[in-house]
Amino acid sequence: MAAPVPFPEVERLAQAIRTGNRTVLSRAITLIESKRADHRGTAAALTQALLGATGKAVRVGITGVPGVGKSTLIDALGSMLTKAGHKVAVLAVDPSSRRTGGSILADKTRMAHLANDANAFIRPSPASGTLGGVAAKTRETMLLCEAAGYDVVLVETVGVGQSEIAVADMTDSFLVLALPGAGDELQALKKGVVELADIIAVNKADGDNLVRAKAAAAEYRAALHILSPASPNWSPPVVTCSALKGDGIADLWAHVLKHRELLTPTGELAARRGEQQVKWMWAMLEERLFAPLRTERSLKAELPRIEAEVTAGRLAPAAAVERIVQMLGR
Ligand SMILES: Nc1nc2c(ncn2[C@@H]2O[C@H](COP(=O)(O)OP(=O)(O)OP(=O)(O)O)[C@@H](O)[C@H]2O)c(=O)[nH]1
Ligand SMILES: [Mg+2]
Repeated sequence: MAAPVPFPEVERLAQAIRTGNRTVLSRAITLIESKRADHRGTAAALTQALLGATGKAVRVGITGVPGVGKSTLIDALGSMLTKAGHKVAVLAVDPSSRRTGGSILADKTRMAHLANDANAFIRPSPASGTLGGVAAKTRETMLLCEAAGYDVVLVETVGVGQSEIAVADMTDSFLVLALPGAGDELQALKKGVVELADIIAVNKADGDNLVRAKAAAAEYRAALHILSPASPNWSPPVVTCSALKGDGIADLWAHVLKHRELLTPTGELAARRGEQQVKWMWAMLEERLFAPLRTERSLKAELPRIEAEVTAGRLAPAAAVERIVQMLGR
């Protein structure tokens, strides 16, 4: 799909994206996701050409354990926002093997309203890759969406491993979804994730779960009290909501806006984005420098042998590093 694009074409592509052309936007994202070395330069030139048109969106990360209701919430929230005149892009960071073609389909059915909404754009994460690679592509995709006029970007990630950090590092507000069921849930939700949270929402606060959801919210509030907040100007609120029924969604969004409203005049939002920008650069560089270890056949074949020697104690780790670096330099 993404044929190599001659550089003079980059400006034309960029222009089509700026006018909000969805077909070109999709093609450009495919170009960005391409692993081909000859696509990389074009992709970089394209993001550079569009840079001036980026940065205007409200960027929100959404995490939580599988099944907590992230996609359902995004569908409800996104629909509310498009009705209010916003253009909403939905992206995902999930490098795990769990996300196959099937679950992309599942995502679309979980987001049945948004999937058919002309003012929404849903892009699942690349089907494979390292976390660093997937996250880098998602970031670039976010920039393209912003350039195409999407003024809200929602990034879903599953509450497993390091992917929350990657998403917190690309968004302005980080929303942690939790389940009703006090106590145990708090244990299940790693402390580190709570520390990243700008807002916590206990979802599925409906039917029989309503009382338990309120109790869970109270527990989270108590737990947050113990942690020192990341910003002196913002204590993460804990709310309850029902993504399924649409309860509490407007309130949740009001907290996202309040978060921005408070952190914009203090310069914290701009500082957060600036730091993120630099982190992206290093993450992409790291990804690029490590790529040969994953892709070049001779190197890939050599690594298990080196590892085995290190395991057996015949090769010192430092000597192994020297050997690998030499191989990379060849
Ligand atoms: N009762 C109730 N069920 C909900 C609510 N939100 C989501 N669900 C249900 O929970 C299940 C999982 O919802 P998803 O939105 O797919 O959850 P997710 O967090 O995106 O899941 P993964 O993408 O697999 O990590 C579905 O059956 C939803 O219908 C809610 O507010 N109340
Ligand atoms: Mg989901």
